[in-house]
Amino acid sequence: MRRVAALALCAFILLTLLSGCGFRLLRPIEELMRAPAPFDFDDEHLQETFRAYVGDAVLKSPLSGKYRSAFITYDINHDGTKEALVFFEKKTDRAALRMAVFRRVEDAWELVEDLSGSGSDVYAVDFADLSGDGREEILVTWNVLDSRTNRVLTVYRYDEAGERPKINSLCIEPVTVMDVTDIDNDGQTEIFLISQELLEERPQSVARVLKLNRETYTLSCVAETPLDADVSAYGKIKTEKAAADVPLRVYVDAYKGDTQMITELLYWDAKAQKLNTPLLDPLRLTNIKTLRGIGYPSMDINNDGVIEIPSLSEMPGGRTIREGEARDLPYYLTRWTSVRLDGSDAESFLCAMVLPDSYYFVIPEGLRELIAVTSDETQRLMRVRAYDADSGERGDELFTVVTVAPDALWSEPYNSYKVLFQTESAVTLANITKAGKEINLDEAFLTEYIKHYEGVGG
Ligand SMILES: [Ca+2]
Ligand SMILES: [Ca+2]
Ligand SMILES: [Ca+2]
Repeated sequence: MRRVAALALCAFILLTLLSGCGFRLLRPIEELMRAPAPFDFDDEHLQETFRAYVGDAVLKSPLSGKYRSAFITYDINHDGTKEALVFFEKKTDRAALRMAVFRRVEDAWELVEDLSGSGSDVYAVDFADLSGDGREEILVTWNVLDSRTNRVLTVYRYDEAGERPKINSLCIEPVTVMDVTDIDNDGQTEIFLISQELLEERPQSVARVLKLNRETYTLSCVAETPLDADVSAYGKIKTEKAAADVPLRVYVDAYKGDTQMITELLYWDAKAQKLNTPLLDPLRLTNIKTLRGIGYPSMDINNDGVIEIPSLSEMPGGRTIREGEARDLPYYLTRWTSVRLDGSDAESFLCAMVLPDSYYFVIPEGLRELIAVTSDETQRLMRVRAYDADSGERGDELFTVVTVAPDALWSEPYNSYKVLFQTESAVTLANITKAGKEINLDEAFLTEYIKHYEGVGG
C-alpha cells in the first residue's frame, strides 16, 4: 500500500509521455538529426538506419554511469553480435523521450522495438543478468521532471522466445539510489534500491529488493523496509562481504540537511527472509546511533575488509589552525567503529585524521588522556604535545608529522626526520622530540600508529 503514491506518480509520467508520441516514418535524410550530440559510435550504418527510421531527432546521452553515449551497443543476448540502444527525442515532440532497440540481421541493422521512456532525461544505463540465464537485462534510470530526489528505474528484457525478438518492460520503480548485487547470497543478482517517497503527505525512505523470477521472468519486490525518514540526500551504496558465512552488508551514508549525517546498515536475514536494519530505531524510524556532524563517510579505513562508521568528538586541548580563520578552532578526533549484525559495536579505534595527506594517527588507549593534537592545516603539519587533563595545560611537544614536497626532503630540518610515506608529489615525515624520546616514543611507535590511507573514501 505504501507504494501507491509513487506508482501513481510514475503512471502519470508515463501517461503524459505516451500522449504525445505519434510517429512519422522515413523523413528525407537532409532533415535528419542535426543535434551536436556527443557520441563516439563509428558504425555509420546504424546511424543511417536510425536516421531513416526516426527522422528529425535530438539524441539524448545518459547523464551518469558507465555508458555516456546516446548510441549504446552491447551484446545483450550473448550471441557474439552487439545489439544497439538509441535514446532520442523527436524534434517535433520534445516531451517524448524514447529508446529504440536495434539488432544486427546479417549485414543490416533492424529495429526491434521503439519504446516510450519514463522521464525527461536518461540518467544512467546498465546491463545486469538478473535472471541468471547468461543474458543481461537492460536497466535504464530516467530523470523525472519536478522530482528533487527520485528517478524512475525501468528494467527491460530482450525476449527472444517468439518468432521475432521483442522488448518486455519488467518493472517501473521509483529510485533514489540503487545497486545491483547478490544481496541474499543465492547466486542470483538482485536490484537493491532506496526510494524517497511522500507517503500520506509524510516523507519516507524505503529500501527494496527486486528479484527476477527465473521461470516466469517477472520482476517483483521480495523485501521492503523503511529507513530513517528524515534524509535529504544519499551517498553511494557500499557493500561489504567480510567472509563467506556472513551476509553481504550494505552501507549507505545519508545527509540530514546541511549539518548532519548518518550511515544506514542493511543486510539480508536469511532465516526471516527479510532485510534487517540493525542501526534503525524501528518505532521512531530514526538512526540516532550513527548521527554525527558532516565529516567523513563510512569506509574501510584500516583496509581489513570491514567498513567502519565514523563519529567525531572534540579533543580536550586540541586545536586546528586553518587558513582565513582569525582564531584557532577546536580539534575533532574521529572514532571508527565496525558493527555486528545486531547493531552493537564490534571494534573501534580513535584517530587523528589527516586524510588530505593520506594518513591518520591511531591514538593508543594509554595515551588518550595525556596528549593533545594541534593540526596546522596551513603548514600540512600535526603537532602532538603532552597534555594535562586536570589543569588543561599543554606541555612539551612530543612529536611532529609533516607533509612536504619531495625535494624538501634533503633540506633542514627535514633531512633528519623519519620518512613515513612517500608518493610522487609528497612525502610525509615525522620527528620525535627530546621530550618524546624521554617517554619512550621511537620510530617503531610511529610506524605502528601512523597509518597510510590509500583508499579514496566514499
Ligand atoms: Ca547479441
Ligand atoms: Ca541473490
Ligand atoms: Ca575496516
